[in-house]
Amino acid sequence: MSMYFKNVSKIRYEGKDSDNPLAFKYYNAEEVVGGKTMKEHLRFAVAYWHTYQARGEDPFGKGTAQRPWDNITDPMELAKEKVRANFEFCEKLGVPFFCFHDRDIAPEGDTLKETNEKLDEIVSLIKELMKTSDVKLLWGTANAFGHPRYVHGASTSCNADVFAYAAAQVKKAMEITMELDGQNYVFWGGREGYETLLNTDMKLELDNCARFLHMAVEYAKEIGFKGQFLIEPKPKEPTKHQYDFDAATVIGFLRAYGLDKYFKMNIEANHATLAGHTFQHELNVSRINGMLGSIDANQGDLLLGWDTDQFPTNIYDTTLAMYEVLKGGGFTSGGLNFDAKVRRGSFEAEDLFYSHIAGMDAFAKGLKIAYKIIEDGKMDQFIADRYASYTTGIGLDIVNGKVGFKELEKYAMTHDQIKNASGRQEMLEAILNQYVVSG
Ligand code: XUL
Ligand code: CO
Repeated sequence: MSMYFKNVSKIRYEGKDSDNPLAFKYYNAEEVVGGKTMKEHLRFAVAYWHTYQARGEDPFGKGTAQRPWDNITDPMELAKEKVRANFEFCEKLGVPFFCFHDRDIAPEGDTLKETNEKLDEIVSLIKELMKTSDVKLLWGTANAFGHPRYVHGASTSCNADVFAYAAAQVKKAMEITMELDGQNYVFWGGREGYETLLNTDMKLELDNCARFLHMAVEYAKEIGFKGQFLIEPKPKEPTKHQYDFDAATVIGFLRAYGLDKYFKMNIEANHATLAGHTFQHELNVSRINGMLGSIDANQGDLLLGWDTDQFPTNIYDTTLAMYEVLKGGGFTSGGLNFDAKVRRGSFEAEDLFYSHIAGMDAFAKGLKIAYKIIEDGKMDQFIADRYASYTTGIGLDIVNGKVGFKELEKYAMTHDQIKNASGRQEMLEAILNQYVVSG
């Protein structure tokens, strides 16, 4: 295989005292944590769009990225080089999965037919390289937001021709995901939302979005696609209001339209914070509803109001995220996809390694700390004790549906001198600190 990242050899685990920036300090793929290896727990994935497509452009300036494929001008040749680079990159990092949008892996042609042919050509190359590699596809998706045809949305566009085009695109993206043995298929409603209600029939748009998802479910059944369908909530950006606002909104939407048994959530940290939630909140909402499917691992910047997609390095966040994942029984088809991009100033190809190593180490450490918290049981015990009043007496009657307002009024008449216990938030935060620091 040709070499794209010549200055970097296979990244190895060297432990916490290593000062080699091209080595893992905490991620030790084969180390067992609670009966599973770290590799099995964390199921890392490289995001094709940020790693091979993004060039560090921003509204004020051009891209700054320096990449080994920069001198290739033919779009199909470039696409093929990136496929080869992806396998080398994932193998060197020891990342078992990657994720893509259809338009990340192959350029669009002049017609839909031509676009699909280009896609097929690239998919054959990916399939070929998969034969001699352990690297797999975690999920595929369709980019139904970038092209100008999607200016008013895809399945929620006011233009039925666009709905049809999006359906054709998602159909093809599902087919190639299946062909590459993708373990999930993601729906992120890129432009499914609105800029102003002055021109929007929200009811029709939501109904159409549900119709579209039902068609996808039907088609998956028809072709025998067994991967998990995932919805990725995001409250805003690119539209002012995105319909997939947050996990609770999406779950309510899926239930209202009879779609809930076909979908799980793909929770992205920076989308959670844009929605005014913590990452843990979104994971918790998904978990308690039995819908925690996968994670887009990144972090935002609390001082900025947009989706900065930074690599996740905050150990508190990774700890609490892995706490939710472990509490939910661990990943099945999902994993931790680095939907994260290097900063514009980190323009060298080597930065792609440093950033992924940083994220992988942060999640490996978070996994170990979360496992310890759960194993010790102190936090769980505190919560259990806090709600102990529902395990006996009147609380148990409430839980078991044995009492209504009349019985409760009778009870309250003789129990009206209420005593509450402290929530001990600061004490718990200090205990969390102890876990994080002693790791
Ligand atoms: C955009 C985003 C997407 C989805 C896939 O904010 O997160 O890249 O993950 O379409
Ligand atoms: Co994402």
